[in-house]
Amino acid sequence: MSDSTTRTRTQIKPATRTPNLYKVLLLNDDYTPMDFVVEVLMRFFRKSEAEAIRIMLQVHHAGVGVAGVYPFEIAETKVNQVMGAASAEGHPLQCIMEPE
Ligand code: NFA
Repeated sequence: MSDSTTRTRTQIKPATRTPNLYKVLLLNDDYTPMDFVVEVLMRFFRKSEAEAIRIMLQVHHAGVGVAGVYPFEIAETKVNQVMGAASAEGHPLQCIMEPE
C-alpha cells in the first residue's frame, strides 16, 4: 500500500543531540618523564614543541589537560596510541576521552 509512498511527518520529539566531539585528556602522574609527554603531544597530536611543552606543564600543574578535540573514532585512536606508547615504555601515563 504505502510501500512506494514517501510521507513527511512532523517531528514531535526533537532528535537527541549526541555529542560529536570528544576531548582527549592527559592525566598527571609522578613518574612519566616530562620529555615523553612532550614527544607524545608532538607525535600523536601534531603539536609544535612550544605548544606541547605548554600542555605538558598544564597537566603537570593542574592534574589534567586537553591534548586535542576530535570526533569519537579519532579520539579513540589517539587514546589507544598514547596508551600503547606509554605502556611499551613502561610509563604510567593515562589518556582518556570525554564528551566535549
Ligand atoms: N608529573 C610528571 C613528572 O614530574 C610529568 C608529567 C606531566 C606526567 C604530564 C604526566 C603528564 N615527571
